[in-house]
Amino acid sequence: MTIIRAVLSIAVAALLLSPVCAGAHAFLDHSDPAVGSTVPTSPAVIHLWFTQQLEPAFSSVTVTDKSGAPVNDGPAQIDSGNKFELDVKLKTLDVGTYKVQWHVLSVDTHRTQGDYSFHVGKG
Ligand SMILES: [Cu+2]
Repeated sequence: MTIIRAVLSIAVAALLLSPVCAGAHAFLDHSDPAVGSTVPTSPAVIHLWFTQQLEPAFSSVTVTDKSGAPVNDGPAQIDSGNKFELDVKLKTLDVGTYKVQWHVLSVDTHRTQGDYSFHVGKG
């Protein structure tokens, strides 16, 4: 009886400790312009590639200038051929530093978010 209880409690503990999802959540893998990079001129689009496929309806990107004003031109779209990729169009950007904030829902139903900056203009 004692042994069975011990085995059961270990099994319960293992269940409680195990992550709900089997795979990793969706995190930013890389982007174009790259995280922290400087590009010479205003990019037309920012591409973000994630580590998991995304749910389009619950995945968004906001790009803001240093005053916090949004500079993305419409909502981010999942790439039609690649559910790992979000693309967001931009207005024409002046020289300056811009912040990219992403909120995504991966197909395993886990939400993640993050942000990074990039710079427009001669380094
Ligand atoms: Cu997950």
